[in-house]
Amino acid sequence: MKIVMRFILSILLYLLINISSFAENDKNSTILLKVEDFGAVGDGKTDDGPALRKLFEKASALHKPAKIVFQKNAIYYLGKEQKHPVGTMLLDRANNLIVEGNNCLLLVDPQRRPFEIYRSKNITIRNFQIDYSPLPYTQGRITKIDNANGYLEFKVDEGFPQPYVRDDSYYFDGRVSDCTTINGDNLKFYQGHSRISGVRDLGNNTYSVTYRMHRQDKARVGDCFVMKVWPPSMNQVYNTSLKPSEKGEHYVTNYANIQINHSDDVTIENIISYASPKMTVCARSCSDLKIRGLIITRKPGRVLASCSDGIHLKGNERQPLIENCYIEGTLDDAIHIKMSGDVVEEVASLQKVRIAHMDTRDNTNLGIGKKVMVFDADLNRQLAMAMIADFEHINHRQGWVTLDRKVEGIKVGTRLYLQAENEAIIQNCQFGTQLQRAILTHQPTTIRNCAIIDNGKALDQALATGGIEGPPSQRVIIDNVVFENLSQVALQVGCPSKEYNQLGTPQLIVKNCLFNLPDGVPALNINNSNGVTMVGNKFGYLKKKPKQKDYFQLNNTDMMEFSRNTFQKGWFTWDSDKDGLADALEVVGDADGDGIENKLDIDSNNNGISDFEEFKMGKDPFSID
Ligand SMILES: [Ca+2]
Ligand SMILES: [Ca+2]
Ligand SMILES: [Ca+2]
Ligand SMILES: [Ca+2]
Repeated sequence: MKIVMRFILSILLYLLINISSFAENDKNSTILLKVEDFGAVGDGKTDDGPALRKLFEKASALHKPAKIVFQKNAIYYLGKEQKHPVGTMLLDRANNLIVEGNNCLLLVDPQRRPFEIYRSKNITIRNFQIDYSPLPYTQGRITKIDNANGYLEFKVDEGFPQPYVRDDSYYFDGRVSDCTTINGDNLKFYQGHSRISGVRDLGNNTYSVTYRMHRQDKARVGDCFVMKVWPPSMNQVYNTSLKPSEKGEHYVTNYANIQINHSDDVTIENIISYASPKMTVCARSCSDLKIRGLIITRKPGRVLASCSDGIHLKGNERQPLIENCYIEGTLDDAIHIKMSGDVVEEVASLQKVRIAHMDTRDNTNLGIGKKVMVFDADLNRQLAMAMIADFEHINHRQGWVTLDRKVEGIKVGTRLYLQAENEAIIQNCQFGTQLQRAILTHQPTTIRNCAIIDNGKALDQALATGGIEGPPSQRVIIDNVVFENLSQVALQVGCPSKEYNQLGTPQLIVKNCLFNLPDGVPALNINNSNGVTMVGNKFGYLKKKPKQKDYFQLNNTDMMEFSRNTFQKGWFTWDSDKDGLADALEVVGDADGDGIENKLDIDSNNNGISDFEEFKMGKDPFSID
């Protein structure tokens, strides 16, 4: 009897285990949340902000996997809601969520942002288009310009907002005052970054502007002028939306279209963004971020697609994967990756110091078990690579660090740079014309199968902004990248010295790349690097073959290997089928089997949409459905 009972019990147990594991695997265990069930209308007129905000509050509180689904072809308008955090769809301590946009359009008031992710894990946001109404900037044609005096007049293009008529007490920092000029014929940026100091109304939709910083020397009457339009009331929102939370930190919801803070395993996929008041995607202290198919692009008739960086990442200990993205028309850099430093404020011993985070408003990322470079900023010298044996928070920006070893020479002002666990990967991305740099990185980075066209600088690597933006430059690998028509330099690397771990000798590896640069623009400007290798690259020049020392500017830096590189008079072909998508991104092979290889086939998967158009829709032009 006992044996029979045991047998029955074990069968019951077996069934129970299998049923429960079946339930976990069942797709139905994912809770489906349709936005229309929560009152979102999606007609492009109704303010869907309050309904979506409530839905995201509910989704955040779930402790089960869930999928939030938007409707196809709908337009969700997100209006001002001054009493709430600026990020309408705020995922606050959420887990295991998919936000499926079905390619709907989010139409956002400039006093809001669509998404914020805060202290969450395993989140995917995909298939959204983002635009603003009204636009957070204005543009027009220059009717008069006097560069020597930093003065121009412009007439606002139809359909764009009027600028705020104010003096320099309003236009005091970059948040409100960034502006630049753009060639009126081909809509390419002139790569000179200026700031407004005053705007006056001249009537007839025409305004006069005084500007500082960079002179707009190339700009002529008839060219385009573009400037941010930041409503004065936004200042209040900017300050009041800093909602205190854990350890005294702030949500900071008023930055990017997609703002991600202290969240791991976040995937941003197939997002097309046409405008943003500041950055398009910003992540602070987020590990294992994946950005895939992010398209930042200008609508016809517009010269701008983002009022600040396209992708701005900082303090992300496990570095991001960025792939299949297209970025143009930003009023700053396309991609900026950094690890902000912490500075010693008080020394208790050679092992124990009090630190403060150096970057504005951000948390310190230091913690027990983490690896830091201890860097003397006066001598530009690494004092040690050390592990943090103990960390005691004072608040979100300050704490007591105990290192695993004594560090001779540590003093007030010494900096600690958190070391990334891996390198950032940027692959299969194309960059069109924009204000500054395609890639500004302060992190170990590999860039492969990319094309950088009509930018100021392709790569800029430096320890910058008084040491906030760090760590000191480390290993960068560039493989199969096109540099086409850059106005300042292709690759610029600034190492503060050779007296720290650059994570590789050579520090910079450039292989299989193609440089089509205007005469006078150098391929390299490298300072204090542990060394450079250049293998299998092609260099096209227009009239006169550049002198080695002008074209490869190496200061206190050795060219460790220079082989299989070729020079040619005239630029090399970078886009064989002339569809706009560089050969470097055209996957090797013949996707549709018509005998024409992809780089010569303008519609490689034969679905009626050209490769470049499909790429700019966040789709794979080389896959057959
Ligand atoms: Ca092509
Ligand atoms: Ca083909
Ligand atoms: Ca093609
Ligand atoms: Ca196609």
